[in-house]
Amino acid sequence: MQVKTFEAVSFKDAVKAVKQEFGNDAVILSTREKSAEGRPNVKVVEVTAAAANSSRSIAGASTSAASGNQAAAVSSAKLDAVFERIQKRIESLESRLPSSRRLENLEGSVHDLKLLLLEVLRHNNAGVEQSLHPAAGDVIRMLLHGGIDETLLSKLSNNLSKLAAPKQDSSTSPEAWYRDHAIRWMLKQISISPRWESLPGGQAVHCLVGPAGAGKSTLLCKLAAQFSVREKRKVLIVSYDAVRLAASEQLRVYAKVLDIRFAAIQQPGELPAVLSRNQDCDLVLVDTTGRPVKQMQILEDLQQLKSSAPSVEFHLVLSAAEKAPVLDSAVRMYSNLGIRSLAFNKLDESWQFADVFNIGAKWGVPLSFFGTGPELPDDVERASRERVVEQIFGLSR
Ligand SMILES: Nc1nc2c(ncn2[C@@H]2O[C@H](COP(=O)(O)OP(=O)(O)OP(=O)(O)O)[C@@H](O)[C@H]2O)c(=O)[nH]1
Ligand SMILES: [Mg+2]
Repeated sequence: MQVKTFEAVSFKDAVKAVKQEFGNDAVILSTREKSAEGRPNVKVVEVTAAAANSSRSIAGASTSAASGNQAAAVSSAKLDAVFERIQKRIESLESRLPSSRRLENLEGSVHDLKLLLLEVLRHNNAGVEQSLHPAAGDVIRMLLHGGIDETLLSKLSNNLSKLAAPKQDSSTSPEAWYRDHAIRWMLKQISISPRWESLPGGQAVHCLVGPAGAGKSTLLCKLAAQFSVREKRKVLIVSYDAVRLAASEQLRVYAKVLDIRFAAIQQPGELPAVLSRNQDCDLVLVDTTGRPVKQMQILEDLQQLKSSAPSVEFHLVLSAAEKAPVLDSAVRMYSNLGIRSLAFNKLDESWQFADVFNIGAKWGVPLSFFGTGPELPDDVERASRERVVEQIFGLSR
């Protein structure tokens, strides 16, 4: 499958360029508005599109079987009709907007367009060489509705289209058959972080990092309690907070209640001495704060922490209540540190696992924990692939 990004001054022009390049089989994966390069005041539309196969080579292949050409012609006519509907829809949306804000407000219409484009996806795959069974199309559409990333869906769609169709006499319905394949494919896209086991003769040092308010300190308290009380591990909590002493105090009190060792540091260089003073603790949990400083400064501090104690492993804590672009840029920003796992908090606020899947699959970072509520210490669970996929397919709760 070929994927390419097109830029134009209007959505209509961008769609035209897509059609010219990829022909009628094109699938539009995403659209966004952005500033033109070097001209921040000029807005352009960026469209990312994919062609399942080179439509031109399919259309122009004089060697195709006659029946194949017929099917392609029918498919092409259907696509033309769908594109025409999309164009009409765009025109009607544009005419409803004030002319100066026409492009700015396209975001709200993207959902409508996605639905129409899904039809294109279905028709597109009704071509000769790569056919997508209607039941497989339904699975893709359901996942798109559920918030699964279009690029990942395009890969899944490609995968499903390569499968031989289920046999007519099979006891499994095509719907269940394709859904099961999609579930298996999705399970394979997610990896799970190893358990935070004791290191023979050493200390395992796990440091929680992430945006302010993502729930790092809350998760740290939950984990400290679980490891210390349930697993009888010798835990040390370290609060690394150069700014807010009060934040350290909350952790100190919690550690006292649970009878867990506690230390506060204000400089990264203080960590080695704390670790060596507490060598009998086999699990060290380091809390960091989301501070109102420039992003680079945060990373510099954390890089220094790593240089002073190379055994430290960073885990990025995110709030599932955040929007996908915010989550995405957090992963991008912290990935320079070498992130060992992603922990998602606040899943109780939506039970929306689509972005957990999207971010985990897109960045290839293992998942470690899910925070499922504000209550200490119980609202936490170890991440599992099954949990993510069953929530997305509505198989539980
Ligand atoms: N509903 C819900 N609330 C949560 C969860 N985890 C944390 N919270 C709440 O989110 C708020 C922020 O949590 P903190 O643990 O202080 O967040 P933090 O990442 O340590 O914040 P900073 O230290 O400021 O960077 C608190 O009110 C928590 O009770 C969760 O899984 N579900
Ligand atoms: Mg905190």
